[in-house]
Amino acid sequence: MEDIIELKRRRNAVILAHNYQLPEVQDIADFVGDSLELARKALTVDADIIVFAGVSFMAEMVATLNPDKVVLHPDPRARCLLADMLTPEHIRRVREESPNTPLILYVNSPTELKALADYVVTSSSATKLISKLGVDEAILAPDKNLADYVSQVTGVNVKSVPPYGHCPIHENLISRYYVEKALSKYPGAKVIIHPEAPRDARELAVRVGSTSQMLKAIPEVGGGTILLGTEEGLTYRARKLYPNLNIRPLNPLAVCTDMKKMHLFNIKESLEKLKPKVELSRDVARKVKEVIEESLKLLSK
Ligand code: CIZ
Repeated sequence: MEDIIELKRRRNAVILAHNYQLPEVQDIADFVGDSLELARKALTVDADIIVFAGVSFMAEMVATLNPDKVVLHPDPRARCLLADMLTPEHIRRVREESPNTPLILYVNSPTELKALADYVVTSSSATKLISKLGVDEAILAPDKNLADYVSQVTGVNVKSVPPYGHCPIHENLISRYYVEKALSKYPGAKVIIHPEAPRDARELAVRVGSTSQMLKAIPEVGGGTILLGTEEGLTYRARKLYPNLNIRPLNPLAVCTDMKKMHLFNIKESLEKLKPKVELSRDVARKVKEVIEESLKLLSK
């Protein structure tokens, strides 16, 4: 670890790590958080280089918002299966079929497609932004479970594009089967769950929220065992924040192998060689920045 700390100092670099990262990566990071928190943090850090430990669309969002900084992504093969379910053809078709319905892209989507959206949201801002639109109908791509959750909370008819879009970790491994299994092992435990989980799993939870909202909810749900229904990496972060609470992953098998492609060795290599760099087309970056800024403006109203 000392070698990475020294390299960071020499390069005037910071390491930003997503909440789902391996423990040793969270420990070496200067900041740990969700994608939006990290992208915002990147705007305020006095560093020339940002090493981003997370999946590619997140590293690209940091690069979009920070065009003057070098953003390194230690393993560009770390992609997001959910984001990759959305194609340019989906966007073309939905714009053609529903030209007047607001098109909102979840942050877990390809960067070049965000440039074609009206708004971009995270799981923490989706509900708020869609209720602020004052519409009866909206399109949210690509997560069907998040779209369903936002519909439930806001009463807006939120259609998912594509209709089958999902995160395989949340859809399969944070499903009702695993919630019931965990509750039978820890009777009376409180489940806090991510909105990418299916509705019948969410029904058994005391709180639903993004990773940052889940962390915030932990001390608010009362004592006893707390089960975190999301990628298992969040449990490490939660236990560090609340060492006296009994926090467990709802399903320890809920591991995103893409998130776990970041290791100390490739972070170190990336700082030594100053690559792989996140490269974005200037036009795409400018357009995505505008869409994100428009979204943040609406959220702050
Ligand atoms: O926005 C993020 O970081 C994601 C993908 C999930 C979350 O809830 O934090």
